[in-house]
Amino acid sequence: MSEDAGVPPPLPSPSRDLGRLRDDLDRHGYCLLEAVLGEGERERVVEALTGPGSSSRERPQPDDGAPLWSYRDGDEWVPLRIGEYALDYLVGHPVALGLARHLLGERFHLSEFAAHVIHPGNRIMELHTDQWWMPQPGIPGEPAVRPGDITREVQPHGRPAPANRPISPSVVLSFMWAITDFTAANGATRLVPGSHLSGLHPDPAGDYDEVTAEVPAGGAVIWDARTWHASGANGSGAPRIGVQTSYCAVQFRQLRNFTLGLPPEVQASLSDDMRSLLGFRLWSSYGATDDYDVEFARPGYERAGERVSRTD
Ligand SMILES: O=C(O)CCC(=O)C(=O)O
Repeated sequence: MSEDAGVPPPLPSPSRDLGRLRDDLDRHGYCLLEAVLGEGERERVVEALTGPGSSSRERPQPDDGAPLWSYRDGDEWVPLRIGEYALDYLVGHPVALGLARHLLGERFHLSEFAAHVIHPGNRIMELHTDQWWMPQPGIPGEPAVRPGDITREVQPHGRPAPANRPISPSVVLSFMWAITDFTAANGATRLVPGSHLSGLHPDPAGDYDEVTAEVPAGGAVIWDARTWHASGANGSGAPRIGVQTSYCAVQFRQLRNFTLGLPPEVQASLSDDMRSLLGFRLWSSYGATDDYDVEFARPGYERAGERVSRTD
């Protein structure tokens, strides 16, 4: 039966068909990727999290020889580094870039690259959107919050039904790689289907129809940043490990400041496509250091003493 006959379209299930993933994202606000990463690729993430230099490892460790994380609770975000442990393929994966291009257009930036580890016994996360800072469209004369005054608390709450007035577009694609299986028992991502079309944010005290995004290790949960979502509770005996690679439209601020954070020797080793993704490439003069006419920005101190003017 067709959608026209009043039957709602089925909710997303894991697929690797890009057309299906795009349709699910548009219609439901999320899609599920079936397993495309191999075991070796997933193991490299665990090495990056537990190996030397990992910010997770540098936190206090058990001194009784117990395995890393065995005594932790709650959840932790662990930043991953470009150019280390051969993990860059996660941010440049063709499915991730194809979906980011679909939602955001030809130019976009990597916004975040971090693992989200949900330890057994964590507390459930509150539903939220990943573009809570987005100014709301308004009608002239209506009260409005100035962009620099926006906090999570001042954004409008309501039901997740489609809006009947203009809403903001999505400007972020959130992509969560499943490094372990994501199951209802171990804290898989929860989402409210269709909430991306509401133009609203979830009320912390609200009760909504959620789905749990179960995907096998090596797959991914992908959502439009307007979709209401959160991680679940881990009642299993092992950590749930996800890696978030999120992408933002080129005119928005990235969550991670890659241009400042990347050591010069790592920058020099990257392809132009990767440097563009990380935010080094100018976009209509935006992102310049001191020369508006170059394609890629370079440190201002390399041009000390020279002045180059913008012409438009
Ligand atoms: O780890 C998850 O399942 C969801 C994480 C989340 O809520 C977020 O990235 O905003």
